[in-house]
Amino acid sequence: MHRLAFGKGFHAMSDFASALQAALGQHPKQISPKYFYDAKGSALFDRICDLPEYYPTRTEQAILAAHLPAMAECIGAHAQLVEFGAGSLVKIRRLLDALYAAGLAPDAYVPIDISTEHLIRAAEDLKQQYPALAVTPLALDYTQAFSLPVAATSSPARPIGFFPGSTLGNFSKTEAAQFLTQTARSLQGGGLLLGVDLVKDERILHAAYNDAAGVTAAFNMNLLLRANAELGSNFDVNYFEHDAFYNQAEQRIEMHLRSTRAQTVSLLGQAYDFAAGESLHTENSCKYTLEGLHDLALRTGFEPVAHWEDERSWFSVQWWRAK
Ligand code: AVJ
Repeated sequence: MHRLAFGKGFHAMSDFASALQAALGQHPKQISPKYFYDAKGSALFDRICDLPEYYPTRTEQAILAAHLPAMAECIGAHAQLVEFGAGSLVKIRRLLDALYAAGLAPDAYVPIDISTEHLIRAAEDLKQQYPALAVTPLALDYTQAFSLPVAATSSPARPIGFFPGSTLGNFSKTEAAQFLTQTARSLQGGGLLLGVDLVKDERILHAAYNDAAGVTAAFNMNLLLRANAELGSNFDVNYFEHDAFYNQAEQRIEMHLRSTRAQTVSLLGQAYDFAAGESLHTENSCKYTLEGLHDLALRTGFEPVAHWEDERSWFSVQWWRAK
């Protein structure tokens, strides 16, 4: 169990240091996308969400806007909402408003995010706006095992997971099943509202991760700048390029930082070689089919009850009951 205290610095930084050391010493080189989200990375991600090519955020918002009353009915009264990777706490406001409008006031809201300062600031704003709601932010890595605070697990409230934004896609398909199995156990008696990006025409997917303004490239490259600033490494961003492509066999977008020449990077007293064309794999963004999601629910201890899509079936919001 990791019940991390609030406060940045040593833990987050040494975690990043050891993850990057391990990533660079590995073949192929690969690091978790969770290290994108320092303050700059979080701000860049917010900009990605507004890009014309990046359809997931606005498509999910449209689905939520069209079907929130139905989703509120699924969730019911006395929810103890737990949001995984809560970010800027924008989406939860719509859900909260829908629950209050339907007379289904939730009891508590537990936003979980790894980006501590961003989370604390956003939670303070939310408390002001919803004074009747018990808001308990948890600054932790939800990809690791953790326990919910006591207030969020006591009866008769219903534990409801909220996992929008296709963040599930950052897990490999195997990790996603493991995470969901564990989540189903902690949500027993309640359920999970899950937003997932769907398999679609490769050109649309490619454009969403290769925007003309270069914001996604900057988001990817920020990982190296963060390492230089926090860990004193000497990545030369002039000799790395953003590479994002659809891996059809795995049904996922892969993001890489590709070295454009043979070079050696130093990090905490160690030298790491990159061959020309070698990459650091920074993110997987897995896409799902509706059939795949149905099977995934059943395999991980959920009962898939309802799902909603946009007209083009680019994105899906799923309601799964935890058995
Ligand atoms: C936040 C993981 C859903 O995979 O689309 C956006 C992150 N990476 N552009 C995604 C991301 C590049 C995003 N998720």
